[in-house]
Amino acid sequence: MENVLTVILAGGKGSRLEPLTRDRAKPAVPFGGVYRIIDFALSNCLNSGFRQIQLLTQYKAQSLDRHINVGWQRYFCRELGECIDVVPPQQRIDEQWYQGTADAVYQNIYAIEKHRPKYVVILAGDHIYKMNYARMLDFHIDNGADLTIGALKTTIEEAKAFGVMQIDRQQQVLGFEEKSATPKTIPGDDEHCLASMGIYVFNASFLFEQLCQDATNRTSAHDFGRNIIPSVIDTHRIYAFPFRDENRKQDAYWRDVGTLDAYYEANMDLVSVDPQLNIYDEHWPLRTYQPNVPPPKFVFGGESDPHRRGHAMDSLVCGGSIISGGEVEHSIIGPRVRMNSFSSVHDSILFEGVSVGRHAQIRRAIIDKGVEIPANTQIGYDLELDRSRGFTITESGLVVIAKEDLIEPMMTG
Ligand code: ADQ
Ligand code: ADP
Repeated sequence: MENVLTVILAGGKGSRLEPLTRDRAKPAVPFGGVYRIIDFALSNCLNSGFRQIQLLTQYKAQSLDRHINVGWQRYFCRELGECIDVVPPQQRIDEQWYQGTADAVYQNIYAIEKHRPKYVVILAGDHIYKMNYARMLDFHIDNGADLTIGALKTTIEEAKAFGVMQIDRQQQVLGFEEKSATPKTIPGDDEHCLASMGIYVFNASFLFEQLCQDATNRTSAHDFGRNIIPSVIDTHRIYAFPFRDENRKQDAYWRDVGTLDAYYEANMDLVSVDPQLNIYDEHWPLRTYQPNVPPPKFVFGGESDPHRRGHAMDSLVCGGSIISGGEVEHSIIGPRVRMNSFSSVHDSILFEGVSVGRHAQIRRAIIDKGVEIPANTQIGYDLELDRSRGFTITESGLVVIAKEDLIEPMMTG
C-alpha cells in the first residue's frame, strides 16, 4: 500500500449538528461514549492497511487536532513511511479558504504530490461505518478505472441529499447527478437509488489533471460531486464500487450522521440488544484516544430504597464514571460522568464529565461535555420549559444542552 495516499476531508461545518459543533469540527464530535466520529474512517484505514493519511481540516479543528495527536499518531511509524498529518487550510494557492471539496484537495496538491502516490483515496471524515477500502482499491485496479466511487442503495428520500448514479452491468458509471430533487431510481426497482458515499479512489495522475483543469474554471464550485464527476463520465472510466460492510449483515451499515436526530439514532443503535454496528468485533478493532481513568463504579446508596441503587441497563458506561445511586437506562454515559442518588437518565447521551445532581431526571437528551445538571432538575419532560431555558430542541423532540448552557437550579417543594 506504499503507493496509496489517503486524504480525509475533515473540514465540513456540520451546522446541522449545532450546538455540538459550536466549538468543534463535526469529525471531532464524540460518538458511542469513547469514540469521536473520525475514529470510524481512521479505524477503517488502519484495518485496510492504508497508512499514509492526510486529514484536511478547516473549521474549529483544535479539538480534532488534539485527538489525532494524542490518540492516533502512535499507530503510525514514520520510519516505515507511515504518517497521519493534520493539514490546516493552506491559503497558499488562493487567498480564499477552501470552497468545495475539490478545492480543499487542490490547495494541498503539492503536499499530496510529494508522496508520489499512484492512487489517491479520498474519504469523508464524518461517516459511521466499517469498510475495507483495500477491496475497493482492488476493484478499481481490476477494472482499469480512472476513478471509482463508493456506492450504496438508498431510498429516494435519502438520495435527495446525495449524489446519485446510473451504472451499466459492469458497474461503469453512465450518469451522475448531485443532490437532485428528483433522483433517478435503479432500473427495475423504482423505490431505491444508487447513491454516492462521497468516497473515491482516483488514479493520482488523473486526479491532478482534473484538479488543475477545474481550478481554472471560473464557473465551477470546485466540488467533486457537483463539478468534477459529472464532467468526466463521458470521457473516462468511472466505476461504482458496491459497499459491503465488514459485519457481513444483510443490511450494510453506513450512516451520514448529518442531523442531531440521525446522530442520536446512530448512537442509540449501539445500546440496542442486537446492534447493527458491532463495536465488539475483534476482527475489526475500532481505535480511539481514551483517557487513563479507573473502571466505572456503581455504588449502592447504603439504604434499602431502590432509587439509591446505582445501576445501568441497556447502556454503555465509560471509564472514570461513578454511578453513585441513580438509574441509567438505554443511554450512553461518557467518561468521568458523576450521577447521584435518586437521579435518573433514560434514552440519553451524556458526554464526558457531566454531573447529575440528586433527584435530577433526564429523558431523551444529549448533554455536552462538563455540563452540571443541578439537583431536582428535569430535562426532557417539559419541552416548552426546556426551550425557554435556551436549550436546542430537535424535530423529534430531543433536548440538546450545549457546553456553555447554564441551568438554573429548580426550586423544590
Ligand atoms: P456532502 O456530504 O453534502 O456530499 P460536502 O458537504 O461537500 O458533501 O462534504 C463532503 C465531505 O468533505 C464531508 O466529510 C465534509 O466534512 C468535508 N468537507 C467539505 N468541505 C470541506 C473543505 N473545504 N475542507 C475539508 N473538508 C471538507 C458528498 C458528495 C455526494 C455524496 C455524499 C455522501 O458530494 O455526492 O452522496 O457526500 O455523504
Ligand atoms: P471537545 O469538547 O471536542 O473535547 P476540547 O475540550 O478538547 O473539545 O476543547 C476544544 C479545543 O478548544 C481545545 O483545544 C481547547 O484548548 C480549546 N478550548 C476549550 N475551551 C476554551 C476556552 N474557553 N478558551 C479557549 N480555548 C478553549
